[in-house]
Amino acid sequence: AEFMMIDDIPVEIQGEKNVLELIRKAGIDLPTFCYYSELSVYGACRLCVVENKWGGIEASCSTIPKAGMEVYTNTPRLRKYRKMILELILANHCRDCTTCEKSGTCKLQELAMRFGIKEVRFENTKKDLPMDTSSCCIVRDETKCILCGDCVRMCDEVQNVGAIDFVHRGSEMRIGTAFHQCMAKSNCVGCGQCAAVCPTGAIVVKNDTASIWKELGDPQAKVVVQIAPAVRVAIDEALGQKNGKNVMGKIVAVLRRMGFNEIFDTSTGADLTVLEETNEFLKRLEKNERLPLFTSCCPAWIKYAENKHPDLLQNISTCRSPMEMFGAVLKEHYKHSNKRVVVVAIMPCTAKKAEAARDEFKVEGTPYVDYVLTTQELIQMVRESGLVFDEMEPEAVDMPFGAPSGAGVIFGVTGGVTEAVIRRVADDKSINMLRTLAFKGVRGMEGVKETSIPFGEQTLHIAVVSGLANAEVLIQQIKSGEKHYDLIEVMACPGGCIGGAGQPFADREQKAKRGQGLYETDRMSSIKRAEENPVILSLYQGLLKGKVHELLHVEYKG
Ligand code: HC1
Ligand code: SF4
Repeated sequence: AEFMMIDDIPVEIQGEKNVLELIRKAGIDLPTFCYYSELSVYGACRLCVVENKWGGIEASCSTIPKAGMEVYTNTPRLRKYRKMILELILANHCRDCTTCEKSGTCKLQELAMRFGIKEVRFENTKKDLPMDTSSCCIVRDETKCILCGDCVRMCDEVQNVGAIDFVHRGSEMRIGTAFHQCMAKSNCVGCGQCAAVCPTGAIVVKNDTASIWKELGDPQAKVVVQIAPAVRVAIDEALGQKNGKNVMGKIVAVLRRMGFNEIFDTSTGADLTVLEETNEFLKRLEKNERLPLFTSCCPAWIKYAENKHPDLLQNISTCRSPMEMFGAVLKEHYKHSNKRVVVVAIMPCTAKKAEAARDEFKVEGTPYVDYVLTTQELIQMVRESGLVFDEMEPEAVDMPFGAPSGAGVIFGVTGGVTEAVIRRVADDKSINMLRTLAFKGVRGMEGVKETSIPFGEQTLHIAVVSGLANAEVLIQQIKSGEKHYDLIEVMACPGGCIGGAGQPFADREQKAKRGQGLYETDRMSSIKRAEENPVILSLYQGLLKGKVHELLHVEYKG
């Protein structure tokens, strides 16, 4: 075994990529703004500096650990150096902490507190720059930017979008879009991953909570809400436990107490998607046309395809996302209500806000889904209401849309849509088939997964990707003829919806726990397959009769 010395204590090197990871393994929470294990090392913020035995100072994130190396993490010089960096950042930063969207989860605020910064010895040179509120998904406030570049690297390296980059040099350096366009006009796909890694309030998720409070207070409004699969395994991280367990019952209880009139589960919409998408897949297989079939639930992926691969739009499923299918079903169901029906969707996702606002999902200017709230916004509303989430007695969702199948619930994790479709397509409906399917390579947090299943005389080749840069690699391999698939599931956010930017921030390990939470719910569901859900069957016999195309499918106009 190889060791290096950290503060005079030997620590074993076990393949850590850099000294910072080793220091953290040793139980020392060294601060940094710009280090994320899934992004390239930028080494810009210099907070993670350590002192070597000769008194030299180096950034631990960009130093490779070697046997015999000796570093110190907490010397008087380092403490002075870190305070100085923080003060310099604060000197040209907006300091309206109390009214900042990021207050309480801001890294700059946290470190200023941790290092006991009570005054800034430099003049405030904050520039007066306008906010960019043009996007439905994110808001940019450059006066809060510390130029760590996390957003730039996320957008480029993980999402292959490159909507934002460093512009200008020296003291004029900023983060901007190509041709200085506003976010709404840029090629941003709305995934929100930049906001998820932004350490300050420079990029935040758009907040629509005020509109919801207003609707809840309007006696003329009937406020109907649907909850996405991934929300139930993440919300508790901010309000209770971090174990990734499903707390759907508590969410329902809290929403009812807040005044929502009818409460449903988006997974019911996902059950509809499974049936529609499988039908479409089987038809295309039969005719051998427009294959591979790409899934269509993720609106950031749709936007990406529109921007970069318009030729692939014909391969994307015509199914609306579960949220939009369910939104249309809800508006149809309540169309004779004597109140104004307002459909709210609680989603792990920022791009869903833009999806809801698309013209394709409006009838005479009125959207099927009127508002999308992220998990984070719901957390804020719960706090504001004073309701103690931890003490809520779990309650069930309302009829007539009742409980979804397990297949509809696992939609929220990468591979879930695929698994749900395979359950429907496979001839073998035994419990053992379900069990083996779990080990066929569709589960897990890897960004690219592959599997194949027998189908009649054929073998179907299936790929599951999350992270748009991973999708891009696959698309290039398909276009060059190197790879062949029949079905491809694409989710823009790493890990699928559980890793959505509307959720509390999570590392890979925490995302995996959320995924387990969804699989556990599936195991506990009596109904494993969408087609066995009696709610869905009665919908096809009733409300959806003659309206399947109108309410459940879409043609994106690009
Ligand atoms: Fe998702 Fe979906 S799974 S896209 O990740 O297909 O957002 O959770 O609601 O619509 O059901 C998100 C999650 C969500 C849709 C479903
Ligand atoms: Fe890039 Fe996604 Fe942020 Fe848009 S929302 S700038 S696509 S990371």
